[in-house]
Amino acid sequence: VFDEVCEQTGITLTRYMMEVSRANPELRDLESLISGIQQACKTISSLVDRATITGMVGYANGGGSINVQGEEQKKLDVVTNDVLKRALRFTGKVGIIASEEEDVPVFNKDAYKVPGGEGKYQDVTVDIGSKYVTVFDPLDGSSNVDANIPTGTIFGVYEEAESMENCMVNDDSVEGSCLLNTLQPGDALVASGYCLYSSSCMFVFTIGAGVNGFTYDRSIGEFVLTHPNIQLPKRGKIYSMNEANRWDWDKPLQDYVTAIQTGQGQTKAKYSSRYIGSMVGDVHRTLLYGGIFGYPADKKNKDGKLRLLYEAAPMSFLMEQAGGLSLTGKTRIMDLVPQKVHQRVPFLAGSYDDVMEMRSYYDACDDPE
Ligand code: P6P
Repeated sequence: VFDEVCEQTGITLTRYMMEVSRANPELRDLESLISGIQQACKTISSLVDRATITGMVGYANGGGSINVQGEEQKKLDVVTNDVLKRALRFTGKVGIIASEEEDVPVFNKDAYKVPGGEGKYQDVTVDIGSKYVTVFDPLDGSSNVDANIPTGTIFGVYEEAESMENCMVNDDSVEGSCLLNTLQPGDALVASGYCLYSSSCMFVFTIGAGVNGFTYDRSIGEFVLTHPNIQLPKRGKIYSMNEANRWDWDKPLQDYVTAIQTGQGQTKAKYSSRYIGSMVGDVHRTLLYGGIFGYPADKKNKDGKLRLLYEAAPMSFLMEQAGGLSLTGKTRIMDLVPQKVHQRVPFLAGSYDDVMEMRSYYDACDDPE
């Protein structure tokens, strides 16, 4: 009987990461980091679920606070950012945190001592080597919460690229060589994923050995493995973009979308359009059903809207690990080295053959991307 009861809970995310670190002792720090992130996502899921009951909708400070993006911060943006920073800080394994809601990368002072360093955290210990850099968008699409549309937390994990010893540490911000710790290409990611707050709460992530999906079972308070080894279909029949921007897209992209709308594409199928305006939900549906999702460049936004470091690169890692592809139009997103923490990038990703077909329209023309 005991075994039957055990098997009902299935493989939880906690058990999965314990088994990973038992087989790969060098990933023990990553295990505690993922544990911190999953704990934060459980808290955020509850905050999102109850937002309209607790009044946690609407703008922070009655509409007064503007984030580095120039966007009005929602109350949930601020609270979820704090929940994640606190969870990561307590792991003691994260040195630097970059967030959509933080102007500059935040130096996790609980994790480092900079002997004779600048700034007011001179008494913080630097424990080189077992530290991670975590980048995240704490609640992407937060404005959708008021209308009960799915939202999500997106995260990416890098190992430190630069020693923290020559860091200039002033207040919470990170300057000088430490900034290099955050400005790493997607290819340097050691883990990435998202937590989708929707009809169910799902934690989908990769540590570089495929993509696994865990559904939150509130009856036991655990994420349970429900989607092992997610593989993107090589072809889908869905395209997912904001067509209001269509006339400002690059001409090759306009031609590609017209082709798949009219059954003139490689498969001669007429594709359906699905777009919820919330990246995590649109990416999740694309991962499971196939097709192509994008926020492409347009005449008004030559770099599109999505952020390279903590939206496009983590999602691209998932797409490639699931057998898909993720491009700016022609360029592989995982190759791009960020120049700025909040830089935007055009993003077109999904089923391998669909994205390659899209790319063929760029290759066929000499228009710049
Ligand atoms: P638009 C949400 O604000 C977001 O950052 C992504 O989640 C989403 O994919 C995109 O913007 C939607 O943007 O311009 O189509 O409303």
